[in-house]
Amino acid sequence: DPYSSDPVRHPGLRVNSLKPFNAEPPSEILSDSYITPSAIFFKRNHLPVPRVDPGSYRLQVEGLPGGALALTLEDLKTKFPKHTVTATLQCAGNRRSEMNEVKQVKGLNWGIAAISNATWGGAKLRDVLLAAGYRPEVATWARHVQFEGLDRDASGTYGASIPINKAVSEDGDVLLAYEMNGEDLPADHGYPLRVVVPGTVGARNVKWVGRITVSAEESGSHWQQNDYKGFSPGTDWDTVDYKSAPAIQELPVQSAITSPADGAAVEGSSQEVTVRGYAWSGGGREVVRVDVSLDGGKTWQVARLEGGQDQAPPPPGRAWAWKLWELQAPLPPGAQELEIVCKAVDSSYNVQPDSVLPIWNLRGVLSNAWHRVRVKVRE
Ligand code: MTE
Ligand code: MO
Repeated sequence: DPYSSDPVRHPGLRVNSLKPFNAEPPSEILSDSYITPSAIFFKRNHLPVPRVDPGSYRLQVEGLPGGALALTLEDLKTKFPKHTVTATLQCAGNRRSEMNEVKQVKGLNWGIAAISNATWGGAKLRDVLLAAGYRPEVATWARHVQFEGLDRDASGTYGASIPINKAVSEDGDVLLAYEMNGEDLPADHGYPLRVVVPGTVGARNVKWVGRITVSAEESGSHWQQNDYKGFSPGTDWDTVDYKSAPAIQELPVQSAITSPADGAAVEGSSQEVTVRGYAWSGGGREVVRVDVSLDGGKTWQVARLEGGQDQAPPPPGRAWAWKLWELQAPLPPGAQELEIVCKAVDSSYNVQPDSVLPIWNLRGVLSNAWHRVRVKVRE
């Protein structure tokens, strides 16, 4: 069993698939802390978790005129300044189950919690590429930076790529992370080294990274070429042409209600309801507002946004972390049921679509319609 050396996991996780291991935290506890504890951080594995010996580990950096570079973990920790970045990771398939309700899609049936927030520590990819000889005026052919994971099966290793501009930009904050929330990366999250690409879809944040290649081409991997792409609601499995769509990189604006849960009851006697959730947008765009409705979208109130405590407001264009939000509002008089809805607005005034149908796609990715929960008001 190639999965026999997988790590032990937190029993509270909602398991989506055991082999490979895919799980999300219960959504009600997702918004309990701004920084998601690593044990309940969502886990998305395509393959068995590789067990990497930190002593013999080498990161290969290739594709530059100076020749290949092989870095030990010690090199990465001592030869490059350590940076910490608080960044939210979201799987492209987060909230896929809502697309499945409209019409069947292919993929893991994620709820609203295939998203989590952590503080990552490591070397900047930019610094490592510069040390390997990258210079924009020399590598004029360079368009992408490819990452290869050490996890593999018979058909090869996990791989993905990001645009060179994101990789080398001073403001891109792309990390080769060896720490998650102040500790060594856990096995599930890429020990000993993973790529953290803030603002970019989870799939490009390659775990257990073993090789980095500067290239004119995108990664040739299945996950870059034939998956993690968006299509028209009218495209089906007979007509889909994966070459016709770009690989997902930055994600669209997103928000969801974590509490109360769908189907829960709220206390009528308290005459008040508290609604909580998360909001985030890709590409470093800051969430500037979250609107909440208690009546299915007819009337709206503005939620209170919480960045992290002791987190300075992010510089413009570098809002990598989610905001948790809360609305305390009087219960509408006489209401027996509430349809609570949320939608977020980012710094480019991007908004979420009001329903799933116009954004439905056969892989169930990019699911970011207004989030709705129905709750009963208990007498
Ligand atoms: N990297 C490797 N090597 N193998 C993988 O299966 N899954 C990707 C990405 N990096 C994956 C990977 C996907 S699709 C997501 S959403 C994130 O890792 C999930 O990261 P997490 O498990 O730390 O939450
Ligand atoms: Mo993902």
